[in-house]
Amino acid sequence: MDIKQLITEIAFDLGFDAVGITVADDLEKSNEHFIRWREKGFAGDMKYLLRENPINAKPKQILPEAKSVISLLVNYYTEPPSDPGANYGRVAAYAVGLDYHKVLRKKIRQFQEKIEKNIGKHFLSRGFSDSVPLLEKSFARNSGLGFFGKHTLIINKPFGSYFFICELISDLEIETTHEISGTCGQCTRCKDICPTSALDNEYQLDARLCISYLTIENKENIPLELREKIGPWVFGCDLCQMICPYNKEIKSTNWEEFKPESGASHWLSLKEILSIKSEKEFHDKFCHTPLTRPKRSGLLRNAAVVAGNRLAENVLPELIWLAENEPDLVIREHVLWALSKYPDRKASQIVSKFATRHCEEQSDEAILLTYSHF
Ligand code: B12
Ligand code: SF4
Ligand code: SF4
Repeated sequence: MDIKQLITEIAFDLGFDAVGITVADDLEKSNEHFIRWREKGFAGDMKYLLRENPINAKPKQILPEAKSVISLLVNYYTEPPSDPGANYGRVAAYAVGLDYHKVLRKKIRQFQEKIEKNIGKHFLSRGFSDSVPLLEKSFARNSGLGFFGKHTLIINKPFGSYFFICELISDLEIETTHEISGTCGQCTRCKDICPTSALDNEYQLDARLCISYLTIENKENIPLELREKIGPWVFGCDLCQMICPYNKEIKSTNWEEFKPESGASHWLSLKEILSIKSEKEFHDKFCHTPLTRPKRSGLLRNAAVVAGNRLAENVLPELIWLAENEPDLVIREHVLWALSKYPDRKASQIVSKFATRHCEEQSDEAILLTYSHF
């Protein structure tokens, strides 16, 4: 059996949903796109994308002996249950199960070990998913796993776009896979539905406007003008994928690890989140899931915004407690904002009581203005 066929069989045996191979050469054109993208400021505050000499398009900087990149597709899709109501916040589908970084790191190691065992020799390799600054989508496209959609994600038939990309960079010389052709045609549904207009016509996303960035990567206050647009999304956002015709009639994942029963699930109780009092309590609750990324501060901030957007009835005691007692300025600011949305008299009394103290500790002009009338 040739090595490409062997690798494909091992990948499917381990549960990967598709596999493709490309050469480990620098991606000059993609690198130009990437540099232009970040020069526009679209990378926001994501430090790992702002390094001076980016390695994103250069696999040999990760493994100097690299000859090939094996890209692997992992379907994570599960159908979300219907909206349980205003007291809940929505989690993006990729995050409803266990932490994919950990699950996939282990799987890729098994993949590498199995290849070594079968070919009977050691080879040099590095494997990961979403944990190094590499243009994973461009390598996946070149490996034949799919094509770029206007929402900037890779689309595959029959998996749509709800999948993780992993790769094994190695010094193995392997026959490459053909690229898949595919296009969005005249469709612009993802761009039209995006509540914050984060997508442009050039296959680019301004991360600073994307709800996924605002709720996960951003560690600061969410800009006031974007808060209402976040709607029910407490962690991530799937709107541009939900509307995409390529995501109709796709299969749910076979990976137990990514099913909602294994992790936080599609809907979080806002009351439960807003009751978390310490970093330890937060860690104990979410440590096996991707929800730890924004830390307690970020997740409570998001839950407050969603509570304000949905006027969640059962969280007023938690919001009031946080307004009075929470030392984290980011959480307290979003809690006051949420309370200011409630028509309830008690809520606006609390805002006016704490707005002055809060403004004394704040330097953000827009925020000072918001509370000046309380
Ligand atoms: C930073 C990042 C984000 C940022 C910025 C996203 C972005 N689109 O740039 C934020 C936090 C917003 C984000 C959100 C999400 N992310 Co993210 N993210 C990343 C990360 C770490 C880097 C991406 C990156 O380098 N962006 C910089 C831009 C410039 O690079 P690019 O998008 O590849 O841009 C290329 C194209 O624009 C292309 N190009 C340029 N011009 C043109 C013109 C044409 C015609 C064409 C065809 C192409 C093209 O060239 C560029 C260079 O390669 C990757 C993991 C990784 N290491 O790659 C995951 C990754 C992209 N994310 C992923 C996921 C799942 C998500 C979310 C769905 C999570 C969620 N539900 O909340 C959302 C989706 C939002 C969206 N619509 O993209 C998956 C995507 C899998 C897939 N099917 O494509 C990845 C690959 C992680 C993984 N290993 O599985 N993410
Ligand atoms: S994930 Fe949400 S906010 Fe980000 S581009 Fe897609 S629709 Fe817009
Ligand atoms: S919604 Fe339409 S434009 Fe957007 S990625 Fe899907 S097919 Fe392309």
